Amino acid sequence: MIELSRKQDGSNDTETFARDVAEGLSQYPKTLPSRYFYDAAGSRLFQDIMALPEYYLTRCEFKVLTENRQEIVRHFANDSFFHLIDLGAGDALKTKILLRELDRQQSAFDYVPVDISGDAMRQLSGSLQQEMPAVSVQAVVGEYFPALEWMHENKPERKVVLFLGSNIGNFKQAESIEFLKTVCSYLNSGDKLLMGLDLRKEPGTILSAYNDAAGVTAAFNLNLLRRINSELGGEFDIAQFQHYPIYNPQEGVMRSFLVSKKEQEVYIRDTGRTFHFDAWESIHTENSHKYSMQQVEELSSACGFRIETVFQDEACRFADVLFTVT
Ligand code: AVJ
Repeated sequence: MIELSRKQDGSNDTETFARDVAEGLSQYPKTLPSRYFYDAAGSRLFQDIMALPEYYLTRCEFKVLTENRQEIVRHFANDSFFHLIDLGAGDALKTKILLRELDRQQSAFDYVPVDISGDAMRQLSGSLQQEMPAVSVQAVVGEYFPALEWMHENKPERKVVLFLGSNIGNFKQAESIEFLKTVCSYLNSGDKLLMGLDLRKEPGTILSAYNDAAGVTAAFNLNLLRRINSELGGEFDIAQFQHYPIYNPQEGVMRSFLVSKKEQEVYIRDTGRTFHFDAWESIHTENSHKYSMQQVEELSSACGFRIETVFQDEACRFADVLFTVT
């Protein structure tokens, strides 16, 4: 397993976290980066989210990949060896559908899962060793951009990149274009990208997926404050904040907030500062974009990709789109 450090400027991860928190909470409106959701507790909560009845995304994508696995794998494997790069692999439950198929066909490839959670990558390496000992695996722990650079230097052969789960949805429009252009710049003509995208649909269905009855998504969102408390010596009273998600059907953006239930001051030791919250002031913690097929086409042509095949469930809730580098 390879662990890439995030910043080249010598600061450690805790210092970077403290700086990002101080910056986000000094802004108006307040914001915190969604990548900090995924400590060990947050990764576990996200696994619970994926099993929720309201969170249709994972089940839909699981079905799309299961039903189309043979055709998808046929697109990946020609006679030459390839690197299968899995960005944001997590527990790789969905990727394993494709891995089993590739393993069964004895395709010539190696598997490179990338994730910011070291715990998740350790678990995945272990479980793959058990389940598919013939598949060669090299997990990378790090953020997307450093991982892409690492891949560029260390994985020189034909590439197939996976970006499943609508993980792209966390990026703002401009960020997703920048991201896909960067991915494209590290690929060669004919290389492929399989990307999962949550599609626009009845707004109530989308909102419920981020506002589940059991309160798991609320716990996931609030875990960000708990993480600040435990890693940065924060003094958040978690009970004094509330999870508040809202979907905007015009923009196709699901936004999640943490709302302060009262006026309060919160000291965070490692930032050396105290942050003031008005009653009902919010912290924006996440965007989850929902796409129209037209947006997907615009995105791909803006970034150097061509849509090869669109795989969808029968209700058109979720798409896994196969792109080729032009
Ligand atoms: C992992 C970014 C795809 O936006 O649906 C789930 C994260 N947040 N519930 C999403 C998430 C709240 C998820 N992604």
